[in-house]
Amino acid sequence: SGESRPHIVLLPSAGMGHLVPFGRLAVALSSSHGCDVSMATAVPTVSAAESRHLEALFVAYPSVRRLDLQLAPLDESRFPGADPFFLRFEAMRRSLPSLLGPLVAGASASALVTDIALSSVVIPVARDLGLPCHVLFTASAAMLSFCAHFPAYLDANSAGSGGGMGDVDVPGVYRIPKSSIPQALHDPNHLFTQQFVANGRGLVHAAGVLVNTFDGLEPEAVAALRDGAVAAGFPPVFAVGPLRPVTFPTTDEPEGKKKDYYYMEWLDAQPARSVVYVSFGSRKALSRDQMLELAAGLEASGHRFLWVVKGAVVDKDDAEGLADLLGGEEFLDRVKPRALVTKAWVEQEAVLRHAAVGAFVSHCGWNSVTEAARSGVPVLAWPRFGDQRVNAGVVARAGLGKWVEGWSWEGEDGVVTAEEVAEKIKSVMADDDGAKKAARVRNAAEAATAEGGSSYRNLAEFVGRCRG
Ligand code: BUP
Repeated sequence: SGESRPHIVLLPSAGMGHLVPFGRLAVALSSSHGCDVSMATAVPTVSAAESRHLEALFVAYPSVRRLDLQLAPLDESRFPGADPFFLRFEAMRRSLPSLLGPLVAGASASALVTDIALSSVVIPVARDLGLPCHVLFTASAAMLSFCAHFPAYLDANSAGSGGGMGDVDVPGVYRIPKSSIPQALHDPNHLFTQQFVANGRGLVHAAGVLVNTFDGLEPEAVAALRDGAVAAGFPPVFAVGPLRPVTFPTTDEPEGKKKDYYYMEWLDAQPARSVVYVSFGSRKALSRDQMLELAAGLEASGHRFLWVVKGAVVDKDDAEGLADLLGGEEFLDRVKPRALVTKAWVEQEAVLRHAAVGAFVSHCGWNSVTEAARSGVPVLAWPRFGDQRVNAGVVARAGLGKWVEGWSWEGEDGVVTAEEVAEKIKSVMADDDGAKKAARVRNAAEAATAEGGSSYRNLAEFVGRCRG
C-alpha cells in the first residue's frame, strides 16, 4: 500500500570508502525518510577501521538492524597478489547467490540496495526473489558514467583496432584520459576488471541507481545518465548526496590519551583557516620516499598542519610507529609547535568543518571529496590510484580545488619533491578566489540536501518507489 513502511535491506561491500556511504544512507532512510532499514555485513571485516565503524554505527543507531553474512571461504591462492578488498568483493559475490534468499525472507525485506561491487550478482537474484533492487554507487557520477559505458568501449575497441586502452569518451559527459582510468582496468584479466565490467553491464537491469553526488557538483554526468546519453535504457538515477555524515564518538585514540577529540582541541587553539589538513584515505600508504618528501614539504610550507599518516594497505598490518615512518623523531620534534601528526583515525568530517582548517591535501577518495564539498574547504588534489584521478577531475571542474596533474602515483613519474609540495600548499592557502569558489560549492551542497532540495527530493522519490 502507499502508506506502508518499506523495509530496505542494504548490502555494502568492503572498505571504508563503501561502508561510510552505506552507513550514511541507512541513517538517512531510517531517521528522515520513514523506512525500516537492515544492513548485512560479513565479519570479520578486512580492516580494523571497518569493524570499529560498524560497531559504533549499530550502537548509535539501534534502529538500523544488523544482519550477518556467513561467507564461504575463498581460495585466495587462485588470485596471487590480489588486493584484500577485491578478494572480499569476490568472496561476497560468490556467496551471495545462496545467502540472499534466506536473508531477505528472514528479514521480510521489501527492497534491496546493493553496493556497485556486488551488483551484477545481486540484481539477478533479487529479480528471482521478486524484490526491487537498486544500486548505491559509492563513487562520483563521472565514475558511474564511465562504469556504465566501459563495457561498450571494450566491445568496440577489441572488435576494431585490436586492443590497448586509450582515452575513453563517455557519451554526453566528457573524455576520460587514459591516465585517469583506474590502473587495474588497463589489464582485462585483472580480478577487479572482471568484476567492474560485469557490474557495468548489469547496471541497466537495476531498478535504479543512487549516487552520492548532487546536481550542482556534476551537472554533465548526472544529466547524461538521466537522459540516456551514456547508455540507452539506463535506469533512473537518484543523485542523493552529499549524504549527511553520521556522528558518533571515536574509539581510536593513541595510547595514553583520554577518549576525547584531542585533535579537535588542538584545532580549537589554531587561528581561522590556518591549518592544512592532509590525508590520503584509509588505504595504501605512500612510498617511504614520498612520505619523507611530503613531510619536508609540509615543514617548508611554513603552515600549520594536521596530517593523518597511514602505513599499510590494511590497517591491521600497520604496526610501524610514526617516527619510523617519518625517518626519526627529529621531524616530529621540529614541527611540534605547529603540527599534529597522527596514525590514529580522526573524524574527518568534523575536522573539515572546523573553522581552523584552510585547505585539504587529499587523495580524492570520493567520500573525502563529498566531505570537502559539504564543508567548503578547498582541495589540493593528489590522486593516486583507482577512481581518484577521475574524482580529482571533478574537483577541478567544480571549482572545489586544484589538481596538479603532473603529481602522480609514485613509481610512474617518480616522487613529488618537497619544494613542489611546499610551493603548492602556499599557493592554495593564499588563494582567496579558490576559497570563495569552494564556499559556493558548500552552499550548493547545503541547498541540495536541505528539505526540499534536489538530493532530498531524489531520496524521497527513491523511498516512494520502495513502497511499491
Ligand atoms: Br584515513 C580516515 N578518518 O582518519 P574515501 C578516513 N576517514 O573519518 P578511501 C576518517 O573514511 P576507498 C580518517 O572521512 C571518508 O569518509 C573519510 O573514504 C573517512 O577514501 C572515509 O575518501 C574514506 O572514499 O576509500 O579510504 O581511500 O579507496 O575505498 O574509496
